[in-house]
Amino acid sequence: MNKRLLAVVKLGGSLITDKTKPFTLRKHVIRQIAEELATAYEDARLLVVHGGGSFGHPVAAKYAIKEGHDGSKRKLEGFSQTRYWMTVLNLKVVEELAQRGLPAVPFQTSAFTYTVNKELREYWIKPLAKALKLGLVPVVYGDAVLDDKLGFTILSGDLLAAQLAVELNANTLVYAVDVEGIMDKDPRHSPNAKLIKELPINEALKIAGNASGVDVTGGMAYKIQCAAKALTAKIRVVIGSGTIPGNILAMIKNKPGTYTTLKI
Ligand code: IP8
Repeated sequence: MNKRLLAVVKLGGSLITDKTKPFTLRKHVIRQIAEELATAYEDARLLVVHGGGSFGHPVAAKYAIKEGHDGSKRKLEGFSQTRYWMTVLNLKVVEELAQRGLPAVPFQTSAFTYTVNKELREYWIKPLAKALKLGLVPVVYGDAVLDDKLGFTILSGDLLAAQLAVELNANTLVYAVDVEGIMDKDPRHSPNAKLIKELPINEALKIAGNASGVDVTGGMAYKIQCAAKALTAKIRVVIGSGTIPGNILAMIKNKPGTYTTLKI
């Protein structure tokens, strides 16, 4: 398959699931996204990463999986359940993509990654790189993973997307979220908040560190920190709406749309 461009597309958990209802997919949203990814696939290679939303997060929080193992059987059950629900979500996402004709394949994150004290230090990239070369669309996700120091922890899809983008020499990293992008004020408190179209990463990091300043909903601050890693590797990074029809395609193809472009 001879497509030059590689886009890593992270679908936020709040975008693809209903955070108010446990284990509930936002089917109409994922269907719309799948249509756009199918169009993008005509001339780009795609790696899809998704978050945990109402499948992964409530279970991971209930058992405090991120903090690691405490030796108890209960914790092991929590790890098992988080892994189970993330697999369920991953299969649902893959199913929707496949139904729109994308050759989507699930890649179980905890089977090819290994963290040390929550930092993603090791991963086996070869199968992913090969799958992309063949024209497959790997679908990976934030997950409960095994950790050298903590026993296990949670690896966020935001970090995974940025690191894989760097490792695979992606051209573009898209964070598709359920807000318009990075706003000049917190939209939860300021109805006149406006989308910032272009933002130097240093300013974005300052904003992210100052929760009272701008939008930090949906883990925006963490996304910005992850984005910085990709930007340093000269990858184009955008954060924008995954719900406005056509916007994910616009973000992938660098066309005008509702999103923030982060700059060095
Ligand atoms: O939603 C975390 O991934 P994220 C996934 O991308 C789990 O932060 C298992 C909570």
